[in-house]
Amino acid sequence: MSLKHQHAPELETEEVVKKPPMYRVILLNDDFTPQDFVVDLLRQVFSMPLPLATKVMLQVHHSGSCVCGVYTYEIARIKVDQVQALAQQHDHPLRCVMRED
Ligand code: TYC
Repeated sequence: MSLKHQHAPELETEEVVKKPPMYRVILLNDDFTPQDFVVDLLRQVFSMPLPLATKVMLQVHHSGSCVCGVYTYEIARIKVDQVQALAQQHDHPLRCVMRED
């Protein structure tokens, strides 16, 4: 085959490998869940260091919601389930949702 009909290898790779859809995991505010509980949860579930967990909690508290991370579907689902399980275990109404990015 002549050279001009061949694809560059990097272009072929781009055509074949599709990026998976990504999902934002969003924490929602409420009037009852204690702030300390939310900070601990953000550290535990999202591996955030204390200063970032505090910042994210305050962002949710003041603006109503905040994105905690962006993941593939399965990982996002696990994070949402972990947040909801922890909230239920402690009888807090904390809510967390996932939305396609
Ligand atoms: N608003 C809550 C309070 O004042 C704190 C809170 C922060 C609750 C973040 C939920 O996702 C949340 N105790």
